[in-house]
Amino acid sequence: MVRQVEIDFFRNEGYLVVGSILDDVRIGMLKALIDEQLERARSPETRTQWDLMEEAGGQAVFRLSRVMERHEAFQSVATDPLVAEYVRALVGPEAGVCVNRHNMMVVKAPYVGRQIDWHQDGANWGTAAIVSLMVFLEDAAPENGCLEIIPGAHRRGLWQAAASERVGLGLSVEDPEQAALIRQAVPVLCRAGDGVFFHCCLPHFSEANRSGRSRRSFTFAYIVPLDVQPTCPTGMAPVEIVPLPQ
Ligand SMILES: O=C(O)CCC(=O)C(=O)O
Repeated sequence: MVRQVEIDFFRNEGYLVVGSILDDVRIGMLKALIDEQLERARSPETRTQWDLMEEAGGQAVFRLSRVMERHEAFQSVATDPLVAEYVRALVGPEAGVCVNRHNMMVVKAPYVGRQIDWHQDGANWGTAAIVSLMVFLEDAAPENGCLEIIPGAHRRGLWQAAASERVGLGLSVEDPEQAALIRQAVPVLCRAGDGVFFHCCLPHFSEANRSGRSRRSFTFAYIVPLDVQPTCPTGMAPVEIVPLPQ
């Protein structure tokens, strides 16, 4: 049962850590399946448009997209009963999974996993109605590029976004107001199996992985169908929603 104090925290701060969504057995099974996917992505013969490699070249995978379609075990994380309970409480009782927003695994390979610049997902998607969930397969801390956020900053809505090399549209460190906000950032420390819900107006960032440990995490997105905007930014497909199981 989601507690009112958690709902209030999410509304005020724009994020919420939920402990132990995955247990060790499930994490082990998911890691084995992810390793198969990474193996496929590393080979140019089997790589698809949904496998993105690190800029540095070599064999390191940055991101696997469309993960729900790759294996039912990945889909079952997005639609897990505990996750669904939190999604209904935080996003709305009718909320479903947006299968063409996020629906990915960020790999952050040891020493080469890249930085993800400051941004608000809503600026890229042209909406303020989506809530995302990251679920970690490894402990996440600043040295392996954990999520960093600015608590409460989602309440200011969407900012004028600047072009960013690593996300499309991002926050501008040149803008004094945005730079002052970024100085209030905090790292969100998570254990393997934990999840973090965050609002799409919440500015977030993650450092490059400077450690010898990878930081793999699923990211899924949720929205109430009635909140879908009638138009999308140019080049972006309309939101596709899969209902959550009752
Ligand atoms: O995986 C990360 O470190 C951040 C991902 C991110 O920026 C996002 O999900 O929008």
